[in-house]
Amino acid sequence: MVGVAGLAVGHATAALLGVRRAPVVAVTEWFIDRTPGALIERGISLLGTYDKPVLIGIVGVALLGAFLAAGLLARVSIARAFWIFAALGAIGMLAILTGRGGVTPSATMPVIAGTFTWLLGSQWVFGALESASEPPAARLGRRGLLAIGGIAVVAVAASGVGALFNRTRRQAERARELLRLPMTDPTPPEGTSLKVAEVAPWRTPNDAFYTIHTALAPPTIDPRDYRLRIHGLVDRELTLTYEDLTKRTVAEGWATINCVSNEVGGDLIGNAWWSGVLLSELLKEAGVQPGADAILQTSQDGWTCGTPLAAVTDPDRMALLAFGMNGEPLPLIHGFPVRTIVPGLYGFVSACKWVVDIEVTKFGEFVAYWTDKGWAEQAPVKLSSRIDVPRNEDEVTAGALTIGGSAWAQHTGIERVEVSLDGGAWAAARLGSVPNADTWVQWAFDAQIDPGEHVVRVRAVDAVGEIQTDVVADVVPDGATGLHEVHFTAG
Ligand SMILES: Nc1nc2c(c(=O)[nH]1)N[C@H]1C(S)=C(S)[C@@H](COP(=O)(O)O)O[C@H]1N2
Ligand SMILES: [Mo]
Repeated sequence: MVGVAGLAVGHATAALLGVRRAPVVAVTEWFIDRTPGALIERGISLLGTYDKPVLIGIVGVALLGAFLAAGLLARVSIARAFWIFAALGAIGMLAILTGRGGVTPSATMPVIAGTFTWLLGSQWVFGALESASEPPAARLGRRGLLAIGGIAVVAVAASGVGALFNRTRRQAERARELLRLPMTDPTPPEGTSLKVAEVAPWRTPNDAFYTIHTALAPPTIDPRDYRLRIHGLVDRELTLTYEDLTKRTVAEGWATINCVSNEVGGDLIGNAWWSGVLLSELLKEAGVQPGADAILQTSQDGWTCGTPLAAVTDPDRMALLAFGMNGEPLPLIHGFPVRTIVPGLYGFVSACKWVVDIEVTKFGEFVAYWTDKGWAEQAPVKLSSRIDVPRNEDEVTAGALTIGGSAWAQHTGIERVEVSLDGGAWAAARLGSVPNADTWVQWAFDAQIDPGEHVVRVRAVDAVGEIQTDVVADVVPDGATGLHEVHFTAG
């Protein structure tokens, strides 16, 4: 009881003060940041998007275990139970002080308030228990019941306050809804969709777009408070507000982004219409100094990535500080209010969400978040293709069957997609049209299928003639390779 009350007070304090790293969030993120990359990788591939709830669940169970232990220990010695709460408080404080993001007095308040509740509460309850008279059956006594009741009220009230005052999130949501941004919302160009049922739509709707981030609680930034600082090896440091950004010349375009953790055939990829400001223009204004070869991007939640300067200043590449996604202000989980999009690079080296700081620097002078965990320093997207229909183990009707999916080689472009049925020769598939080389392309292949078991494989050829390799490579350190293969039965 005391444990839960302390937790609730801690989290209510976080909500009241608008601190993103509430105690449990801070501790769990602290563990994520110290877990070896390969283990995280296995976690993501095993649990998919359930990784975060499962993690929080583990921390929750551990906490409940500790509370229970404190309760049992208190029968032997109240002092020892006290120590458990003090130790939990210390862990929380350590996570805040040495974890992600800056340490401000308000960042430490939730842990302090929670720990205080634990210590005070346990003294109150355990003290009451101790002073209650025998026999054991009646040990709780009136004071004990009162104390427990009091703690319960505190817990309920605290969580109520927490829910009511989760004001930063609500504020950000409301501010987002009120925004009217200078952007367009075109329908996908004619011919991009081959209209094969069950193939992922060429334009990925925002609510179906894959989501990857290390933040347990995504940042909730009010656009009025947003600042982007551009500094480092520049002639003039820039600090831009959200208004500064959205008032500039808007650049827009279609681009596909994907995650380095996407397995062959996986779905950590999406295509959208992005609206924002060209990064190259801002960098020109800041005046990049000679010797720089990278930008180090930092998000509001302390995540970092390093991006080649050559890619973000490339006049032929739409490297954007994006504020719009498919004609809407960026959704909160996709980086509201501002994120980066660089066609042709995996997300972990380019697509910084909630970006607040861009330092013009050199690759030799920093190690970004995932590079520190064993991923590559630089990671251009690899040529790849995927079969969406049929799915593995599908049963289809023998006869005419249209096989279909997508292929991508952002910023290079796809020249050809080929299909091999039951180990036969590679045959060209039909291709959808694309507005530029930065998006994925749909493909379809009309086949005649005999009854029985079948296997279909796909490979793509990019615009410079490279054929997608069948050599299998793991997602670590710089993206998976191999050919997607689907087994199905016709009857
Ligand atoms: N702040 C922040 N930005 C981030 C990440 C992150 O963990 N934190 N993950 C990156 C990775 S690995 C990918 S693949 C893309 C995913 O963007 P999405 O969630 O909008 O699809 O965001 C990138 N930007
Ligand atoms: Mo990623």
